[in-house]
Amino acid sequence: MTAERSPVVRRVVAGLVAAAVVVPLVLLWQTSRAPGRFSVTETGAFERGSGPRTATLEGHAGHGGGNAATATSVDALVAPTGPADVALTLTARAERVELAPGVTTDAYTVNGTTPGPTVRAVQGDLVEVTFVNESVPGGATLHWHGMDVPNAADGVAGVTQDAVSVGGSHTYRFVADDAGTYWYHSHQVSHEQVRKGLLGAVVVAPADDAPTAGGPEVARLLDDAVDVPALVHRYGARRTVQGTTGDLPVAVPPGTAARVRVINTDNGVLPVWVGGAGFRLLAVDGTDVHDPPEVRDRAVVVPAGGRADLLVVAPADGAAARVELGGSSAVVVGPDGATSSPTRRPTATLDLLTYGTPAPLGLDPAAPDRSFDYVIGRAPGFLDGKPGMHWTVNGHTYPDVPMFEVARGDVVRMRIDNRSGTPHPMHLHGHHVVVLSRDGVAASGSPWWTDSLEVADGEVYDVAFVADNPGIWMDHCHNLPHATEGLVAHLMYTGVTTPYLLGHDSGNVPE
Ligand SMILES: [Cu+2]
Repeated sequence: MTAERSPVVRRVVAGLVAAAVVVPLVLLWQTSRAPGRFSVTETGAFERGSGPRTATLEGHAGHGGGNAATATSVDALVAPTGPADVALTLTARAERVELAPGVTTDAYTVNGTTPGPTVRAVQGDLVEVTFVNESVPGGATLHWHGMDVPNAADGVAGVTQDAVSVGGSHTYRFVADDAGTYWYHSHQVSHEQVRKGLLGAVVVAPADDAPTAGGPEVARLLDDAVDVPALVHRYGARRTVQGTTGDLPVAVPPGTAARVRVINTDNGVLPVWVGGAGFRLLAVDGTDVHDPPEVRDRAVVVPAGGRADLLVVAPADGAAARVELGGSSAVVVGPDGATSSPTRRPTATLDLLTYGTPAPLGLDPAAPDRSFDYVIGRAPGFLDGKPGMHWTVNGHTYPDVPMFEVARGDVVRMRIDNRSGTPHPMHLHGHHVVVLSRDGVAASGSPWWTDSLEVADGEVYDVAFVADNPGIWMDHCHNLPHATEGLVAHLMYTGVTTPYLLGHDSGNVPE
């Protein structure tokens, strides 16, 4: 009897074991699928951090950002009314462009070129940009990377606006509060639209009376300096500077300086170094470095999305200095016709943790109102129904990634801890963070304010910022395919809501 039943029992047991494996997997698969339409404030895993301010939120409903009576829509977080100082229209198109004689590619252009026109303003200007999508399929937006614009102008499809469909338009208004180097790019299907060139530079000149953080010698050099935007972008395997392959000559007399505004629009780091002269790193991500010393034979590693302004003086002997951009392009600074040859990348790297001299931060990181962890990992599981190894933020996969909740005025500390096996350039919208330490070593140079911070695998950065720009802000990896794979979180101010939706059926795909 027993001998006859045992195969049945074995089959039943095998079936139960299989079910015990399969049923949870099916459930995991099912629950991982993102809804067709959802609000970013409904799916996020709310975190209030630790610190004195978290107590004031007890009893607050969390999801949805507060009750309707006190809620503020992202649409209400706008620039002041009044006439614009700088007004322009930027029109996006899908078209074929010529990268070099006989070399063409499918691209997205802005006003007929890629990169699009450089948007120029003076600190304090009210800027108004009318964005028109003439022919970019699937919709497009403009995000003002590194500019702490009002939330309504942040350009994130599904969070601060709907993607602008073909034939539509959208107006962005913001005050250019901070002088510096920035860029604009689409934040709809950004991993594709940025790669195909829907982008351009932004240069905000200092107000006439603004002091320079560089000291008197730098101020003197800047008086006659030539201003050179150097937006670096790869179209396929071809690296370009301001849309041109090869070297970009900048004609200046010997002894005259150029301010080269390097903008890295690609997904990986861009090493920059100078051959034939020393240089000063004047600014990082739009913020002046305090007392930048002249250095030689050091590479500056610019993270994806980051900017580095280099002050380079043309050599007195009439030769040219070369600002090498990754090794395949250069900005050549010297008299007309001066020759130069490519130089090798120096082995040493300029460390921003120690470069320049300290200055007041304007916040007290020792007494934060709130502290958060941003732990980047990688784990097996399902992401929107797809099995694989997926990025995690504090153990969650997209769209259940953290929604870091703050209140206006909070001094916020965040510990970015990368345990994922891969470097990530982390980009917080709407704010600049100051680096406090790396791997427990305190910053000792100029305040290192950044919006695009390269965090290598195994590194831990402590950063701080003041929550002074209400809204709902992406805080994500700017290696854009990683963002597509879910390496995204958000910073949200208590009481802010959004009427916009994400998801397959919403038409909004910010990454
Ligand atoms: Cu990444």
